[in-house]
Amino acid sequence: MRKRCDKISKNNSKISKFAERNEATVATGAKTEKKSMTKKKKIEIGPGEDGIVIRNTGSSYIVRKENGEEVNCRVKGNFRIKGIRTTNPVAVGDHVLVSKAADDADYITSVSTRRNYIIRRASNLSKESHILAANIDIAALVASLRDPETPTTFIDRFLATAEAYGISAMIILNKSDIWDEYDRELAEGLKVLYESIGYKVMEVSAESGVGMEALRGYLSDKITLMAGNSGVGKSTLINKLVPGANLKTGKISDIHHQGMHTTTFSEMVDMPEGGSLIDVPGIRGFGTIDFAEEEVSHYFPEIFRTSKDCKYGNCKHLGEPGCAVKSAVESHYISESRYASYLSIIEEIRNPEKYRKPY
Ligand SMILES: Nc1nc2c(ncn2[C@@H]2O[C@H](COP(=O)(O)OP(=O)(O)OP(=O)(O)O)[C@@H](O)[C@H]2O)c(=O)[nH]1
Ligand SMILES: [Mg+2]
Ligand SMILES: [Zn+2]
Repeated sequence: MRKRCDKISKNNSKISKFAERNEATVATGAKTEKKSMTKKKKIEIGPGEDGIVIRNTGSSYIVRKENGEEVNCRVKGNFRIKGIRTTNPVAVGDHVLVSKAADDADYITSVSTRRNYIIRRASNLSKESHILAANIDIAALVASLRDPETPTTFIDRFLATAEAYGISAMIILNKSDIWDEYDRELAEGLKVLYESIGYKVMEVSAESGVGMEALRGYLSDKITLMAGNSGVGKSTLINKLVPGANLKTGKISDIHHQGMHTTTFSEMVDMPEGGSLIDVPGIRGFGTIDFAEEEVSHYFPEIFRTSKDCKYGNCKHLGEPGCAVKSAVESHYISESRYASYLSIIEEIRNPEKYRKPY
């Protein structure tokens, strides 16, 4: 486990957290529409209809209107989140207002205030961020022990990011059909560890079907983001849970045992029993570039709980005298791998350049 952590901590990483998440505001359609209408050529816009963004195609968005009709829309207006530059002003899961213009094209003219959202850095060197999804109930990390491996630091960074955005997170350990005895033990260890912290962990195989009914039951009626590194089986899982979803799936490279980044755009599909699943492109690495050093422990629930017993109120748990966290790691109440992930985030904050390697 420790070896795995060391390995991933050297990985580059790129996720950004929106520090003022509670102040997230999206410009109202009415306001922005008015602003843009005064500029340049005036486009007549018809009355708006409510809808939900179900696919991001890169240059446009597919919106499902309340009557079930799906329309391809462009964005009209400025819906940027205050204080943050995003590559996509609108995200899958957004509730929007769609209007037809005089040229018969459909436009998103308003985005409702998001209940929540989760953002990552658009690319490693970029200052821009990408909204992965909005208005979700669960941020699920699909992980795999092999072909490809999901390092524990990747898992911990994802969980910490979900904590930062106030979104409940879970882990789906997929590909149990290819586990050997060692993998099985490792999976059991991960389950015990993460459940003791408070995260739901489910072991499944999209291939053999083991655990899939329990997963289906757990996710029904919820809106779930399925994230994870490329090749862990996000799209395959969704295809099994939603017959007819027909999401593209890819092979694992024989040489590197990694996925091929098959999914390129985000997409939401509905489960027959209620609830929706959001498929997103494989994430290469999770950085936490915008975390402030002193808030990192807030996103590791067990470290945060223990930190109340540290001698100094501003303890960063890096070896200060009377540090309850360090003692808990030494006496195995806090896992070494979790603590290693915590340290790797602190180290990244201190030496961002070291981690900002291009893809
Ligand atoms: N053995 C086994 N293979 C699986 C399982 N689930 C998915 N796979 C395989 O893993 C490969 C990658 O699956 P995808 O569903 O494309 O993975 P993804 O996570 O969507 O990958 P990206 O879209 O690249 O991020 C495919 O060859 C799948 O058949 C599983 O439970 N067991
Ligand atoms: Mg995929
Ligand atoms: Zn401490």
